[in-house]
Amino acid sequence: MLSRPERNEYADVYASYVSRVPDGDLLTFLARQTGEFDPLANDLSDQQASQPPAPGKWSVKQVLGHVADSERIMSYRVLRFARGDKKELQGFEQDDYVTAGNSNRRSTGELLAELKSVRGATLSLLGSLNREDSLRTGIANGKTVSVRALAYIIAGDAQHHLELLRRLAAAPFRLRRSRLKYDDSPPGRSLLAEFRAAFGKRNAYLLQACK
Ligand code: NI
Repeated sequence: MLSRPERNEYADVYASYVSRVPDGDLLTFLARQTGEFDPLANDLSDQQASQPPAPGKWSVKQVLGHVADSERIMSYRVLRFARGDKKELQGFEQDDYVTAGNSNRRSTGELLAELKSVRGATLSLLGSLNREDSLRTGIANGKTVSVRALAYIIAGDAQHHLELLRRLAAAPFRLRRSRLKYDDSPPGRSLLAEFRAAFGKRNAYLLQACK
């Protein structure tokens, strides 16, 4: 079983990711987690899923592509360090990967399936490790990190993006609720116009959030 890493096993930048992972069996959590992207992405039209919510932000498809890419890189680090490889590993520029990944040209269904496939490989690797493997450390992106911390960072990054997508999905409903009290929409406004207004607000909302 992969136990929670100590605070000195990962850099400060990862603390918020690790803290997002609840106590309990990590592999069970990881096995369930990718399915939670389904309702958040499947409810969107292809155009909504491809559209950046604001300039410089990632679309829902790009988020899905990023989670898969990031997990591949973190899993690779797990493999190297768990096998006792002490060679230092380089970091990666996540925005460059999102641009080159062209996730907006792919379907949401394909991206969701890929995420589950990547997660399946991650689970096989993590499930094969013993305690000694999980405590090994290496240097990635200039910082020392343990194998079990990398496993928690994988779960924490996906959780971070799930939380952002949930906030994104909840925003129009919040707006709709506030309209019930302060109805300023012009008479005869169509459902489509309502939706556009809600989607616009949603973009503004995301502008304040991180990617
Ligand atoms: Ni991320």
